[in-house]
Amino acid sequence: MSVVGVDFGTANTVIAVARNRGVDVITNEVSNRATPSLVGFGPKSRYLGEPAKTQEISNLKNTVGSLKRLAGRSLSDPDVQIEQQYVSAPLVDINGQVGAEVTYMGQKEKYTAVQLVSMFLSKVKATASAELKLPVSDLVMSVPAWFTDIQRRALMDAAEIAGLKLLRLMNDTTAAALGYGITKTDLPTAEEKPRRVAFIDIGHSNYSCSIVEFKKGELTVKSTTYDRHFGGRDFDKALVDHFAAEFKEKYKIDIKTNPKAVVRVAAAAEKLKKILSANLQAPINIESLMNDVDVSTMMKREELEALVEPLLKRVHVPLEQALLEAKLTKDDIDIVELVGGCTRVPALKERIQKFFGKTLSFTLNQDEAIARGCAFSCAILSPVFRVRDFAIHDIVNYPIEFTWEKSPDIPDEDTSLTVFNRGNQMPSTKILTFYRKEAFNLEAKYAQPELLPGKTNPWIGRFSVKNVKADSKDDFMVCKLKARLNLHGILNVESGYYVEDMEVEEPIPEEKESEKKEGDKKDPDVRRDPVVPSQPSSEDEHATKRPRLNENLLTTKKAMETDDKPKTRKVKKQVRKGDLPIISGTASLEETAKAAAAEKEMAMIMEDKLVADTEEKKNELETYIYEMRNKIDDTYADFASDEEKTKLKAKLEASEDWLYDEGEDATKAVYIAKMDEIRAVAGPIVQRYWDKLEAERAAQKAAEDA
Ligand code: ATP
Ligand code: K
Ligand code: MG
Repeated sequence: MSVVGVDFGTANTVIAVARNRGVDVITNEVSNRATPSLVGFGPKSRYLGEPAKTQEISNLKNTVGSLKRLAGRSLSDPDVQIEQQYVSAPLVDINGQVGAEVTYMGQKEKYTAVQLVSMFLSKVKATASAELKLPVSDLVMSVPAWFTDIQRRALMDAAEIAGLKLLRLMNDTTAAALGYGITKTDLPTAEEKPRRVAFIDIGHSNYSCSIVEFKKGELTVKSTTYDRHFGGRDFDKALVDHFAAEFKEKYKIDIKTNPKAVVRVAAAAEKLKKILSANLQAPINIESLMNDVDVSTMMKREELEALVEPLLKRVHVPLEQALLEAKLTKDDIDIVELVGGCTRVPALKERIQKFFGKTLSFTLNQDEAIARGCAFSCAILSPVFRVRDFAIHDIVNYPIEFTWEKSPDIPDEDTSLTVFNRGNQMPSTKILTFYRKEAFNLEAKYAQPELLPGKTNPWIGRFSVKNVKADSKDDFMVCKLKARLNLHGILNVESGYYVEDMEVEEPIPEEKESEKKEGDKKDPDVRRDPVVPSQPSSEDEHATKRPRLNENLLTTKKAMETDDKPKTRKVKKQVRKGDLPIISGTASLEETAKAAAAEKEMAMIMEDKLVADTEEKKNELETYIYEMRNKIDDTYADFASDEEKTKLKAKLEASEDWLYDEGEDATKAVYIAKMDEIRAVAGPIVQRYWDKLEAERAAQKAAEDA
């Protein structure tokens, strides 16, 4: 079984794997340690990752990027309109989800963002599998902390469609924090002051900051803040706009009317930007940019900084907010760790350093830290690996509330309750209590839609609780629902049950304090009271369980030691009586839709494979023709008659002509047949050659043995 961590970036995807000795970042088919997060569509096959990048400029309309920022969004979302500026294929609406329209195998096709992500993840799977020489299934993948329930569900669906099992969706900066903490041997003990590290990730499109406290064996995220539209691509765009104006003036060309020219300038601008991180000035030259015009100009670092000044002015905002939410000051932060490609920009480093007033730390590999953290997380979660355990306490970023219809029997009942608050621990489970006499529904939604990205619908899910009824005395059923914000940051109502107050005999605890903690304020009366409804409520799952268990253990032990009969009392306790089925409706794809998409993906993988195999057979044929042509007058010269040579040469020439003409684009079977035709002529000649070698070898052996 494989252990894989994936940093699925807007621009680049990095794959790390855990192997016997540790975690390694792996290379792709062209030996790069990062793969462009792009998918493209061609007349015969898809281009996934590297080939999509290679083909991008000649295949703009059929190339899709920004994949992760599209998944789980709708076309009308203003955020998606921003993405269209960076995606060259036209974005379209597909039943409320955003997708892209492309030409694939000569047909116009529309694919949802979820399908596009699953295509890219198929490639990630193939890359990891080729490197590990193992089938790959389990993985942990990173997402920006600001991703909502629907975005996270979209990525989960995409992974499943690609045949992958996502063990955890992990927030980018939390993954970096895990990679940092798990390798440190000098973290403070439980009694000591925690080490506080600010992790800052600025990538291609977004910027996040998490303040994390470390102690031996655990990390606790205190706050995570972000700027969802702040990254390397904003630098590139500022440069493109600047050069568009300059070229218009200087060369009288308007690149904005020519998408290819824009993409070429953007690529050159990104290169220029990187050079300016290490140099004070750099040139930019593009041949025949449009209308046969070559362009050439220079830029100074300070000019670039002036262009992005509006962005630089915002650098401190997430940092300030992170401190505020963590209730810490700059002086409380021990270390500032930077990750993400864009943190190489000197102006950003300067501003961050100035903000914290301390030297920045770059102990993590900026491009690989998140993928490595994900691989560590996968190793922890995977049964096949033994890793030093490291607890990860992440936090809730958006408050979540439940709403429901008033019970007809409880006129003054509240109809909503905020169950998870920003800053609460994640993952976590809350037990919701309802008093009902009939089946009921509840809905989960984000309580503060204004915090969400773009125009995200705050709705999370609808949950129908079945088999609820009043008992024979027309009392309320006390319904308990388990609401869990899970490892992925996704909310579900996982199960339901009902309880009854029962009189049980329990040992009297020694300490009265713990009794109070339990909040068992009910009169331990023997009478059976009707169930009196109070407002629906929520409580942490463990708070109700843990103290009671410990306390009982303690009492029993004491009783045994003193050899006394344990003192007991009669108390009323809520006892679980049965399950309540729950029917959930969420933004996740239906099983049938997922299965259909998986089948489609598999068919496309087979199609791609056929194209790759065909190409391989064609190359083999070409190589064989050259090889035979070289050898017939050399190695094989003594093994063929003149007539045979003439015949073979004619065959080779005809085959070559065919290959560069109608054979340019034939099927796999035809290439194999052509190869066989040549072999039929060349075979006897080659055989004679081998027979002679064999005879010589045998003779030599006989001589040696004699
Ligand atoms: P995101 O995290 O926003 O989804 P990502 O993970 O794909 O995106 P990274 O790989 O962290 O992003 O960073 C890519 C960005 O960093 C690109 O915009 C790239 O141009 C920029 N970058 C990389 N190296 C440098 C450099 N030396 N100087 C300036 N920018 C750089
Ligand atoms: K990345
Ligand atoms: Mg990133």
